[in-house]
Amino acid sequence: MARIAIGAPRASLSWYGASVSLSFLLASCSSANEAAPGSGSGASSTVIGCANDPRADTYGANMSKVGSAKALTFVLVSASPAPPAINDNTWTLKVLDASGNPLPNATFSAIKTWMPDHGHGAPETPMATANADGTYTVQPLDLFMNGLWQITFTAQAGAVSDSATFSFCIGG
Ligand SMILES: [Cu+2]
Repeated sequence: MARIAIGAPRASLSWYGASVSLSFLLASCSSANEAAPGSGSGASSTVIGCANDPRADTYGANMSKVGSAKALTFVLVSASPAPPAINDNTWTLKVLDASGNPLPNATFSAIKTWMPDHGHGAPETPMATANADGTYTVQPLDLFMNGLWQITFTAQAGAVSDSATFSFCIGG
């Protein structure tokens, strides 16, 4: 046992050199394999999804969208689940005025769910409920199938009205 332990450092040094040259060999080997046709590794790439769809937003907490009228900004404070996923989702939203101040008394004339490639939305109309901290809880967001979903908020605050759309790829 003791003899093995004493000899180990020198052995591992020489093995280090050996493994470096071995990894070079493996690297050139795997490159050759990737270039070879019919390896089968690319079979799943034929599935059409929205993972790389340029219309889709990348979810992040506090992501924001300036409304089309540039009057209100819609902040997706958080999503549950995060990132948005298939079936039931609940979002926490904040609405800001043009100066960036939160608007706790906004009203939502429409919250629309839509799959642009399928021509339909979710069966239930989402509702926004005001919270004490000035945010709004938005539910139900029943994103019930895979694909690109657009969620459009139209809100009023005083004389100002604006709308913005969040787009997410559900299911890849
Ligand atoms: Cu659909």
